[in-house]
Amino acid sequence: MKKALITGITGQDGGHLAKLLDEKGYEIYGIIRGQQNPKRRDVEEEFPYVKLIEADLTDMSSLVRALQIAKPDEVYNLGAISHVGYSFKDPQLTFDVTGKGPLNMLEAIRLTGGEKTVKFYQASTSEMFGGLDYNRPDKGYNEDALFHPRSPYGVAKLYAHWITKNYRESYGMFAVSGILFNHEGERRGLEFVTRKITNAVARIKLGLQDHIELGNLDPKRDWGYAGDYVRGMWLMLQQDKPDDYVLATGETHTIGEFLDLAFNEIGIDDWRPYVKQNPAFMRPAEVDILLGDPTKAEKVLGWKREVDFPGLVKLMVQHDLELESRK
Ligand code: NAP
Ligand code: F7E
Repeated sequence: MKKALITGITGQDGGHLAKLLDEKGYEIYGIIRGQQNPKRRDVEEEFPYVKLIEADLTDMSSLVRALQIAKPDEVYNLGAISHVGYSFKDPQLTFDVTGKGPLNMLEAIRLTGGEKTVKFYQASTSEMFGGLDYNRPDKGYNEDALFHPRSPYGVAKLYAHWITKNYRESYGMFAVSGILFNHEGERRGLEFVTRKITNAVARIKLGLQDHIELGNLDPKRDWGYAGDYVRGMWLMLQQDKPDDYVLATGETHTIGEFLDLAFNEIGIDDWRPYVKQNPAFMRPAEVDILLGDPTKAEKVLGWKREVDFPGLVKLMVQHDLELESRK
């Protein structure tokens, strides 16, 4: 039985990955932070098979302890301050967790003698590209594209990306980065634009609220389904050789298009009367467009996304209608 240690077990991807690894017969350990983490009970209820270990990415000694307890074959580092807007408000904490956290984990793996035995996955991101230097407009960013991060989050992730590569090259570690474009779904946090929209749409339908306040509606994103993307993470760690891969859909859509589909789902053709713009949700620097090219992952890993854009919006709205009508 293989053993996996997941950081970010309380997050969106942590939940999808726990389910996948359980189906594959793994023994699963999850790192949970804080004295009274409010999400602990949810994880214990939904994933009773996950063994929780208290630790924090900013505290290397706690990671050493977690590795000594779990003795994992695979470490999935999904923990991060992951909200781009928030990273402008707390840039230093973002660096400590999102940038230096992965270094702490890599060092902890080395210190516990795992550099030749433990496989390490780093959750890299399309935010490292930043939407500028966009020189492949038809095909999108691939693994060789230029990086130009536009937020403290993107910059921190870029450090983590390069330190992961550096540990692979310096110590021969099986350390890989998945450069994942936006992936969403029923587990997405309510602070991200897709879930904020689908949850508001459900509540508007049920008469629980009458409008939604959003920031910049012009950006375009390559939105996929998180359940498809965690399969890609796992595949990256099953290869003979460590390498980095882009996971994306190869399509990009505006927030307006997301709103069209989400409101159509509840029978509303024109969302404009229900959406107000609020500058509080705008960012000091924006990533205008993201489009990914997953050709390498498709060829080498045999990865393919299964949920398309309309299917993603539909599943999120339907989930939120059910959730909100139960409250
Ligand atoms: P998420 O839902 O925001 O989850 C973030 C997780 O990080 C939470 O479990 C959180 O725990 C944990 N965390 C925060 N600070 C921590 C600390 N100091 N020590 C240990 N854990 C800490 O993120 P996600 O959407 O699942 O994304 C997973 C990873 O992929 C993240 O690294 C994200 O940056 C990256 N990524 C995401 C996407 C996407 O579209 N979803 C795309 C590319 C890359 P608490 O519950 O205790 O706060
Ligand atoms: O914003 C705009 C916002 O916060 C998407 C993270 O998982 O994916 C995610 O980062 C777009 C941006 O995701 C609101 O300005 C408008 O242009 O849903 P988001 P993100 O910034 O793309 C990447 C790949 C990650 O790695 C990150 O961890 O939507 N937008 N109005 C808004 N965004 C939010 N959150 N809220 C609004 O009201």
